[in-house]
Amino acid sequence: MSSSKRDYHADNQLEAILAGELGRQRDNLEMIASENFVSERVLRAAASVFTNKYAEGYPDRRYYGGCEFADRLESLAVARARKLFGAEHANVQPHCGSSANMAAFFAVMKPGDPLLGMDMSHGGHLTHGAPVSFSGKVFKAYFYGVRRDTEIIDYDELTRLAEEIRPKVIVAGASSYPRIIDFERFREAADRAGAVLIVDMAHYAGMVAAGLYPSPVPHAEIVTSTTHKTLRGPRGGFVLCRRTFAKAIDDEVFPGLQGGPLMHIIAAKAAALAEALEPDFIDYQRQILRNAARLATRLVDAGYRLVTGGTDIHLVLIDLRSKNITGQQAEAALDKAGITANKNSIPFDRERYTVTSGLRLGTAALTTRGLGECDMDEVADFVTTALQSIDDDTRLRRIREQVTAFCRKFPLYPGLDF
Ligand code: DSN
Repeated sequence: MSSSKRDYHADNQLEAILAGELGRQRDNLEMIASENFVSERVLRAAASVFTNKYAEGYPDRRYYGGCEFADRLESLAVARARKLFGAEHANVQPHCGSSANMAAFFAVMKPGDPLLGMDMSHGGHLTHGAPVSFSGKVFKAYFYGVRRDTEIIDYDELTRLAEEIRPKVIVAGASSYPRIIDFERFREAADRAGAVLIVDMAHYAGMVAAGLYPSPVPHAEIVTSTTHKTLRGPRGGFVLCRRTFAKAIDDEVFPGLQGGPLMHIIAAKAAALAEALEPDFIDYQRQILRNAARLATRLVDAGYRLVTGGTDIHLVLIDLRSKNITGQQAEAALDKAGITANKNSIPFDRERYTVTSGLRLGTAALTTRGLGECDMDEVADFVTTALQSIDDDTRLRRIREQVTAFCRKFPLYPGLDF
């Protein structure tokens, strides 16, 4: 142990990278809508000795000895997930959202079965049937999307497609759709098609937990999610389902798709779920929404068109076409200005996925840092000034200095070295 400790301290290369990332997170405005900052308690759990433990199987049914604490840990995380979302069953082992979706799909479909998901270019997720993903390769994927005039999901078309295709699964959920999804309409479409409804609530999980976004749990047989977006946990996934699907889901997660669960991440999930059960988590989620609404207003006032005209949730999607810049250029300029965000396709985009005409901005991470609505005005000004300066590196550098000074008013992990 002492020699490995000495080696660790001598690992200057690694230390520099870890310290660099902490510095980046501290000194930049984190606006990727799918990211957040976990609490120090969650961070500690993720870095705990559970990283050493193999625990293939489920509590009281493991393939390894020494699992008494692993069993207690996983049972605790499961109980918290069930309580938070009012679910009959929870599986907290998926390593990520993709694994959670894979488990859900394989639990109810065979290769070649028809799947109806949201078009990725309209806001849907890669794993909801995109041809480059397992979901589009293994299953026969069909897509619904948004209306051209309103950019709201075309529920009539969804129902028509469901009746025509009769998919085995309809999947609801999106990664860049700024409005509330009507899960009742999805249930209706699924019932007409005799399909299983799977809702991927990854982006909304925190707001669902706080009662500020309609819960998909009463409507869907299976609900999948990540833990690290608005829910503010470690990077990971989980599945909720009705009791009748519990065995199929558990069998697909392990041994179907995964081996040993990441017990340190399950510890961090348990910590985050406990935080989400606290009353102040509702205040946090409310503030995310207020901040997003304020950001939207400020951007619109500055002359930017937002997809659907605004937002009901934690993110906005800017249509950059009238500004004659691409999402790729916008992302690069913001990076130079110390603002971290991502290019994103907008509905009916003519640009490639690697270029895009949109920019997605989220408020979950900035809200964790303590920013309120007035601060969002300043953030919006940083963003719009940077977008007006994409070819002016000197100006972008100056914005970056201002952003760094601004960020230091909102300390992040003050006691941490890296
Ligand atoms: N990649 C995530 C996002 O950014 O929305 C979804 O998995």
